Amino acid sequence: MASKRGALIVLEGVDRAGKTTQCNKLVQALIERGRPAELMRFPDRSTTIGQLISAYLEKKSDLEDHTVHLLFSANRWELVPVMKKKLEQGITLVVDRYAFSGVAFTSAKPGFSLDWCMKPDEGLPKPDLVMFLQLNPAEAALRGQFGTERYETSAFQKAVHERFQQLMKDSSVNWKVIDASQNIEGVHNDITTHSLNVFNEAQNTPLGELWR
Ligand code: 2DT
Repeated sequence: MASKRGALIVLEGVDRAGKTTQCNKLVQALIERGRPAELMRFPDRSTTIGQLISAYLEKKSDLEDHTVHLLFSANRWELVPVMKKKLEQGITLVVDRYAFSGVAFTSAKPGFSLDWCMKPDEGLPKPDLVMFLQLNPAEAALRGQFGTERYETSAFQKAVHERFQQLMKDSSVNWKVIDASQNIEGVHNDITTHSLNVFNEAQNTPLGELWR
């Protein structure tokens, strides 16, 4: 019998919603339950493409808006062979941001349609579950100041949030909204429950293609 594939689980959300903390905690919780799991994050700043993106985010370089959108997408595509291999080996991937951030951030810029932004990511491995950590701007503000990277302003984050709401209307994606205003353990419990719930289905269905 072929061995069971891992699940592809993505966490998305606005700034300061606690994505990175929660991704780490989820990987730990899955491993403790005997399910091999690894963390990935996008952008992956370690590759050659990732370094171009990182310099752009740190405002050390400027890139034309379409160009940087395509680089973010290329950064996902270059990791697809690795992702597929790990999933086939039965490893569950917990991914900190994915194509949804790609579309939400670029389409928050003037002149970019959701459709145009989605095209380059069409056909990527489709997540079995996408959890959106929901936090309203007032609560996010209580968690401290924005950082200094590109996109870290309240006006831009508000536009990004609106784009995420539009993306979540797409029922072809298994979205779950998580109330990120709870304490860390409360959020973690919700995330773990949803994740454990997708395992059966993920193991019995082939990996899908995003937005196809
Ligand atoms: P962090 O490394 O702090 O998560 O910030 N972004 C991300 C895009 O504009 N497009 C994408 O495809 C992705 C994955 C979100 C990364 C910043 O880059 C933005 C915040």
